[in-house]
Amino acid sequence: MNKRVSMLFTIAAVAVMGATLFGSTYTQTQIAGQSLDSSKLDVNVMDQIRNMGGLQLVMPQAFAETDCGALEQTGRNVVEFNLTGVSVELPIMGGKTYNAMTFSEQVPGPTLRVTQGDVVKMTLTIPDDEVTGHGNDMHASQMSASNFESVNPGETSQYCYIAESAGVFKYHCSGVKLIGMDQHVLSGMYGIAIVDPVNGYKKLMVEKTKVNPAGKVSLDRQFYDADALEFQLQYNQLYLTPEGNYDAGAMFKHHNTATVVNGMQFGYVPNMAHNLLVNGDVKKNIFVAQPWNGLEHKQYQSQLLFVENDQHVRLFIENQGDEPVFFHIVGEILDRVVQGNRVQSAATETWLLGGSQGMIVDLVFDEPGAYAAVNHDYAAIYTGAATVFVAGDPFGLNPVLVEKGVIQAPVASYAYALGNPSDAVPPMGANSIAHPALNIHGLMTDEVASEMQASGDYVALWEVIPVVAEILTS
Ligand SMILES: [Cu+2]
Repeated sequence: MNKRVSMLFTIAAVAVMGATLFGSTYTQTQIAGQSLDSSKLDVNVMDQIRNMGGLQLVMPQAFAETDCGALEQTGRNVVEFNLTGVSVELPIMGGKTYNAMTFSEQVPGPTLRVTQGDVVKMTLTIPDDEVTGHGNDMHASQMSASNFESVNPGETSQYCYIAESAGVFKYHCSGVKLIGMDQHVLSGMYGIAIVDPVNGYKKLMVEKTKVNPAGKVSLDRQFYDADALEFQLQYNQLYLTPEGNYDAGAMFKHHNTATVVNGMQFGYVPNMAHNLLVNGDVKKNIFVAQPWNGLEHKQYQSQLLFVENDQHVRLFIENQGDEPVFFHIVGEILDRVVQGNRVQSAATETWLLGGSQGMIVDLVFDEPGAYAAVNHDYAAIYTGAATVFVAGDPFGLNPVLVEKGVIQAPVASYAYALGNPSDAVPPMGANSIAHPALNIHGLMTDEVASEMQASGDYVALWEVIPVVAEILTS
């Protein structure tokens, strides 16, 4: 095994506007997931807003302080968050591309991670050659996007706020003075801010049972340290014409063309390396749908999410879309659900997230196995919302990997041999357990992927897989 491979393996306010514009029926249909009859919609209202030059702020004094100079002098930690608004072409399942709008050439945009009480200094830059202006609305702030307005091509603008509330919060483009906001967001201009509690996360209690020699069953509570292995999952839909353009008509009818998790349909399912390890053949698929299975997909090639058994896992989840997310993990129970830094539920099977709603799920995978995290809406599952976690060593690969020299000794999860996908892993926080290795993965341009590769912090799996295949078949 050559040195390089060895090294790689050992490192191994907007919703209100919608309701106002379209009446309460709009909100109702969001929850029910039903179609809106767009023929009954007064489309003139959109024209009128456009003719007015967008929705202008008429009472600026009503909004919170956003003066960066003043907030930077408060003695608080200041975190800079720099975004670029760029339109790019990105791939979709089936070999086509679509006209995406992005923050910093990736979908979702970069994740901001701060601690409760920090000052966030958000700067949005729009390049000269960008086709449209863009805005930014961070739900972790308590100011209106209309206060920030929008940024024209060739311009930069910023605002500051104190991240006062802990949790997971959406951020998104607010269009050009709210015009085209639906198009910009549903074409890719969204992301999350994670605001860690100032006192850190709480340890996790998992309630089990035990039986004593007399046959009496009693509770056996198990506690896990606050430190956890973390992932981020953002749910959304694509509404596209056959040419890959945004289809507003389809959006108003809630007729989405794809369900995406972190921007991709079926982005976290097995690939050819997993086929080889489990089935002995790169072409023998081990999962029903493997649309991103070839090396030619590079950063888009699907990957799995690897965790250890009996390990505290923390998931940051956000519903970025127009449809409800019924979050469920096949074969697991969600040990704890936290929203707004308050426990909402424990030992629950499924938790519902409406549009622009986030949560933190804490859980422990008890048994070795492959577990699919889904939006338990059958239409969503079959159009892309199936994400596979693999816990422990369910395929009994440790002896093979050790024998072939891929790893030195048996490992607690395949992440020690194969790493985890970069786009599913948020930046480190105070209670984060570091992943053994991170691979370049996600809906990002080749330029972003190249920069990540040049940084030396990530593994380019498409370069490693052929070497692994050679080792395993030798
Ligand atoms: Cu935009």
